[in-house]
Amino acid sequence: MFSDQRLADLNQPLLAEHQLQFQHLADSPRLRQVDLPGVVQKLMDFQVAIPSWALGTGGTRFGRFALGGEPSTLEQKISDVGILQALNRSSNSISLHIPWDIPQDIPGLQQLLKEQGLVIDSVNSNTFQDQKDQPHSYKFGSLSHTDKAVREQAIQHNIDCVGYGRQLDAKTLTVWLADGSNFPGQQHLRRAFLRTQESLAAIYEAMPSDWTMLVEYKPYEPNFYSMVIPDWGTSLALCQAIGQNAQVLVDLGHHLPNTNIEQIVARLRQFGRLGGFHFNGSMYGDDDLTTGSIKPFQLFLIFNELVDSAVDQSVPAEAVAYMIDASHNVKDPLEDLLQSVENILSAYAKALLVDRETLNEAQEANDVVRAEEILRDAFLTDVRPLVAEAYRQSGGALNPIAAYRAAGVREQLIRQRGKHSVSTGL
Ligand code: PSV
Ligand code: MN
Ligand code: MN
Repeated sequence: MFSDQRLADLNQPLLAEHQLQFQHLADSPRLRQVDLPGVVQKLMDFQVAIPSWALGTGGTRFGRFALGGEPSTLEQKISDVGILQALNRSSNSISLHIPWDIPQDIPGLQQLLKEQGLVIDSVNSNTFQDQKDQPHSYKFGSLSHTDKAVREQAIQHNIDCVGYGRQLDAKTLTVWLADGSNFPGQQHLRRAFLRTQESLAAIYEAMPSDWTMLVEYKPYEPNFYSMVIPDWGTSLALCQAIGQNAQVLVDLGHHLPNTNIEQIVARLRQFGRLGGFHFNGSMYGDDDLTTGSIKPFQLFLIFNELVDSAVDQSVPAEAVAYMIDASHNVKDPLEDLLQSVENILSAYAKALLVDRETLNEAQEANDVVRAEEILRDAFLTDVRPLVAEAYRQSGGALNPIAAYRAAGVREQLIRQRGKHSVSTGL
């Protein structure tokens, strides 16, 4: 859909203005000390995985407004992520959710992934819904269930997910549990935790040694009195009990309002247990809005911790998996994902501009205002020319959303797949 020539044609009318803006930034006396080509290279290297379940319009429990042209097969989902990747060159992987995305034609999928320049990022298990023909129900939990037979079924499902992932060279299993209780007294809190730990350990044992298990936490929903893994402390305790390749996953929407997420990130980095992110935007709870749409300063502060810990020799150097976990009703999901990736790259770019040496000095001297101003200087810099330059140098579109619209992508997808095609997911 987007050949190199097509992208060059789409970029051409924007190029002069872009170059002016980039030069303006490069000439800024404040940024003279910054290695801007190095920043652009870091942005080019940064990749955010796209969840297969965010490619269709998400519903709420009140309804769903289909957009048309939504992908209904794994092949179509891969092809949609290929469109994003062609435009921004920053979305080179896709996360699968089983059983929504059970791979069938493995050689065909491998070929398609290769053609689109994509890899499979992680495999996500689903024990929050009952599947057709499944012998036991997850109504009262899965890995934490009181009944061993239910736990075994959920353990086996996770092991099966690893099997599907191995066929397509994935190396990460993400476990999010809906387990918990809705009323005081319903569940024995300590026993539920111990059963979960035992179940996760059994899955971990069955995983190849080069795989990582990401353990996601969430304070509420679908259970509203208690969740078995409500917070990062519980996730961390489970990971520490299970093994070094078990890591905590931070979904930005899985915190109570006003939680200091950047501090959680700093702690997990320090302990060598930050495994990955689910990026999204949030006003109230697990809103799954566009990343950076509501709290861009918080997103910047999170990246500030990531950049700071990456240059600190005392922090364990471990890989962090970046993924978007968003979906909603009113936007074209592909445009939404382009916006999310751009906001993530912008937050990262701003964090890379922080004058870290002066910040450290100000912190050591307890110069509160100076320290805060250094962060504000970086945050308030318009880094869009840097992000656009990263897109351009890596062969993408200077303005991915404009290119997407100019090419009439959604219209083409509707023509190919129909007005009422429905994607699997929530
Ligand atoms: C749960 O709210 C969650 O964030 C988990 O990551 C799930 O896998 C995903 O959403 C499903 O939509
Ligand atoms: Mn999530
Ligand atoms: Mn969520």
